[in-house]
Amino acid sequence: MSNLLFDRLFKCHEGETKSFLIFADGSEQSYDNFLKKTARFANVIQSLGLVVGDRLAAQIEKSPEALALYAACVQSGIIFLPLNKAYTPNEVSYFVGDSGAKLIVADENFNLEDIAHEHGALLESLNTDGSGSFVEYSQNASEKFETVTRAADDLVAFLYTSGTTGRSKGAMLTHKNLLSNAETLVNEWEFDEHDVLLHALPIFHTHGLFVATNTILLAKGSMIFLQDFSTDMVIHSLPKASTMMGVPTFYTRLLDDPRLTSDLTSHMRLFISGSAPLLAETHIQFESRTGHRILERYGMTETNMNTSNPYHGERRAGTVGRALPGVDIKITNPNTGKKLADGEIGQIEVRGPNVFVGYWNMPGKTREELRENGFFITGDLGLIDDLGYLQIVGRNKDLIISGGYNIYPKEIELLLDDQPGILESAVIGAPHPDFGESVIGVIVADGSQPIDLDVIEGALGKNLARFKRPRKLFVVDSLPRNTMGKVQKNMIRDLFGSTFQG
Ligand code: MCA
Ligand code: AMP
Repeated sequence: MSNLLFDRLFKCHEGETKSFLIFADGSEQSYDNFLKKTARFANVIQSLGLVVGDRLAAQIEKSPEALALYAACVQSGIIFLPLNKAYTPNEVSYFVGDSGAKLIVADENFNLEDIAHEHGALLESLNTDGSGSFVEYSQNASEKFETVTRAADDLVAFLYTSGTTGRSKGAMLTHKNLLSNAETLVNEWEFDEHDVLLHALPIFHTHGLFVATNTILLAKGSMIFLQDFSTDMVIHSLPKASTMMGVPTFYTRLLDDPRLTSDLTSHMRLFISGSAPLLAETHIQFESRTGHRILERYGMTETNMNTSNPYHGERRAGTVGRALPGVDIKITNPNTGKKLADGEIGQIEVRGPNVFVGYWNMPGKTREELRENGFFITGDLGLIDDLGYLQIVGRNKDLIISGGYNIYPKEIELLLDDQPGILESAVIGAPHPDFGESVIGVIVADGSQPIDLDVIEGALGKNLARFKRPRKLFVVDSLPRNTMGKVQKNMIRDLFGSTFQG
């Protein structure tokens, strides 16, 4: 009986007394203890009536229990659906309804009782302090669990990614997707059992869960497991770590602190950046302060990691490196789909064992973005340079990336357009020194009543996670359009992007 991902990432650690997790207060959790907790959680999941292929939605704080819940889903053949803790109940309702999740495991503070009731899902609690009904059941559960058989093409997780239509899509990921990527990253970035990864990312996205955690599990290393990114905590922990993965905001915040020096980072062998563009300027400044050249890589929820700058060899600032082994990258003409020559700008397409198998319940969307020949149309625009490195030069999709979180303007525009007194709206990303981009909205009144910004803010607050909400709303007479009637977001960005300082 085998379970591809569980056997390779988790089972191999049974009886291992080495530390898997190291916490801010210096306490540690061994691999063996982690696996015992995982088995107890898997027993609870099974006793609640979930069967292979059912979905479990989790909206919980970052904790060892949250990781064990992921591992328990893998062990019991349940599809894991992690959700950003910033999502409002209204957002969670969509994910639970769309996925048909049978069980929600959530922090009590998130008040999901009505959502669970509405969708006929079970709700159990798992709180930051380790309390909650789910944990209570697990205390009496066995530390042994018969691992459920799962093969390469079986589904293991759904990660929701917003869409340009405003409707989030559940990217279906398989055991092969996750394992092949972890294997590639361990090899390419030379992770081994001596590595201690400084983990300050959230664990409800690909970056913190699959790229960081799976890589360490496979390499049999350890993680300094911080609750979230705090400059103080990261600076305090760096001397005990060997590697760190982060979004560009981590690096700009560290650069703002005079304690970041080559001495502080002398124990480190590798800094990795991804999820959003790392400015060449940040790359250069980081090297001159620490002597380390940040390794930038490129990935997506649907594809895991696609390209990486080399561990050995030139790490080119402003590029995301070459295709990872086993991954094909091509640049195509967005209109014809024909391959373009190196140096020409076009849409980036990706194929490989890392690429997901489709969007849950959305065969039409899947066909639009995932070609029959296996290439996935990323929506990013780029070119291959003279050394074969990929440069991302823009996006063919209307997307804002703020502090590494993706925000789709359409979702916000649809809500704004529904508010009293608003005729239409446009949402754009304005340059932001900390988050890279920040959300601002431009609205046009329909003249029926005065626009009440407080009412609008209230409605947005009910329906949108804080990080998606516009930092500023501007009221204008009309939106700039081209002769085809299409809203010119570039013009709005020029007009309002630079005036916004928040
Ligand atoms: C928090 N806030 C944000 C963001 N984060 N606003 C815009 N963008 C953000 N990313 C808001 C909060 O709502 C709050 O608003 C205020 O900022 C301060 O909140 P706080 O929690 O203190 O913020 P922080 O701790 O400073 O967090 C910033 C952060 C964090 C460290 C950059 O957002 C982060 O860890 N981002 C990483 C995201 C990530 O892992 N992405 C990977 C996606 P207010 O004060 O008004 O209430 S996976 C992916 O993209 C692909 C696969 C890939 O390639 O990796
Ligand atoms: P997500 O949907 O959260 O998985 O985000 C994927 C998107 O993040 C990609 O399509 C890119 O637009 C962006 N992205 C990820 N890594 C990088 C990077 N290193 N440089 C620029 N953009 C990136």
